[in-house]
Amino acid sequence: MSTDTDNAVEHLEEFGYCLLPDLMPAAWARAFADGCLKIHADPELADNISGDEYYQTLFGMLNLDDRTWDCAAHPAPVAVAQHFLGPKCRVVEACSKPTWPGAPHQALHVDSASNFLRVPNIPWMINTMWMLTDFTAENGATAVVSGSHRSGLSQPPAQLDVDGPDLLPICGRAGSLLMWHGGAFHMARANRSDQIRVGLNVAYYPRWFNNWVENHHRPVWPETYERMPPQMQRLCTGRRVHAREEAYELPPLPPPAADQS
Ligand SMILES: O=C(O)CCC(=O)C(=O)O
Repeated sequence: MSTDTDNAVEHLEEFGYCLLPDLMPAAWARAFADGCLKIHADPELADNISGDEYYQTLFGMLNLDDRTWDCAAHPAPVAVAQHFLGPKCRVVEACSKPTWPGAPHQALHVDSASNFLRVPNIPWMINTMWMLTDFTAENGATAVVSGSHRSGLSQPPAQLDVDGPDLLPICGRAGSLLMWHGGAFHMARANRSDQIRVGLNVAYYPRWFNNWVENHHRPVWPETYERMPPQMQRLCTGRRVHAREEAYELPPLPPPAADQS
């Protein structure tokens, strides 16, 4: 690992997040952001999107734009993710996340923890946000509560003031990368600017994690996998199929009918 990556690991360990500035050229990132916005506008892909006119998540980016692989298989985040999740961790999903002017704060949350009875004290997910446009405090930069990954809570306390000093906006030039522990409280800030902010979210999980819990995730298609370079294929160890039902466990059965006797 490089010194930069070592520092990133140390920072993430202690504070629950880290910033890796300028990993990709800004012009490359901005061109990718334009590509993402075109995909969001494609009516044929409307089913891949959750959200509204202010904030959207477009699932399945690994199948939709090969530039996603350059981010997901970039050696720096892979080294950081492997440090926390083990050498066999995998990329499960990549989503494009624009936020438009006028967007309110996203709800403060943690990631993929809703099914835990007790939150484990080892990381179950390392999440990332590639800044495809510049991220500023005004245009909706992701904000993180430093140290909250140690809280052991599966959701942030309701009384936490999202406009107060606990929420740190993580800003950077296009091409920079924010990484965080899935248990860190975080959110996309309100977009109070006149610019669209675009992020690419790539999620790394250990293989023991049951990704069925994320009910919008899209599997990698077999034909996508065939085209991937080996370093990206090594990170995509899930089932290569088209339908979610073929990739993940089926949802739980409904509760048994009430005993009529
Ligand atoms: O869009 C953002 O800045 C935050 C994304 C986020 O909260 C997530 O991916 O869990």
